[in-house]
Amino acid sequence: MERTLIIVKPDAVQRGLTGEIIRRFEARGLRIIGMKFMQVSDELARKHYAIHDGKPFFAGLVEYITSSPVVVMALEGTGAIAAARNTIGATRPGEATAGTIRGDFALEVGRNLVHGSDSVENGQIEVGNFFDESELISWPRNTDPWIFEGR
Ligand code: DAT
Ligand code: MG
Repeated sequence: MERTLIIVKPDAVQRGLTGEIIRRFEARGLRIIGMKFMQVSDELARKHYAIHDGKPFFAGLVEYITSSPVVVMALEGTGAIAAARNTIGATRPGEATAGTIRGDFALEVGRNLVHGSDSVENGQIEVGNFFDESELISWPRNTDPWIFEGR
């Protein structure tokens, strides 16, 4: 089962979109295995966005993600990485399709509301960066057989 790290970013929390964003991932069928409200430290932000270190927008990106609290979620599901990214929409909200989170609620790349892991490997790494193993709960959801065929 794939895992993805979702971050409801500071702009989304400040704008009162936390519930709407969680609702969309829940409705998609992804199973929540971890969730918490937190302030991202400078150190964790730099680790999370290490791949973008050196790019012109890196400093602004770290400042943004650490500026105000976020909600982080670890989600599990078949094809969770692609499913979550499709629910989120294109990185640049101007290019995001209507019906996606960014396409419905955002306008600018530097205020694009939500993060989702971009590969199976990064999903595992990012969930590990934000959650202790003891904070993750593997639980049988009563609706699983109606969402995951053969389970
Ligand atoms: P995504 O968040 O869709 O995975 P990404 O990993 O390429 O996108 O970049 C991480 C974040 O960095 C993105 O959500 C917003 C910011 N960002 C990316 N490219 C940018 C750019 N050209 N100018 C400003 N911010 C950018
Ligand atoms: Mg990314």
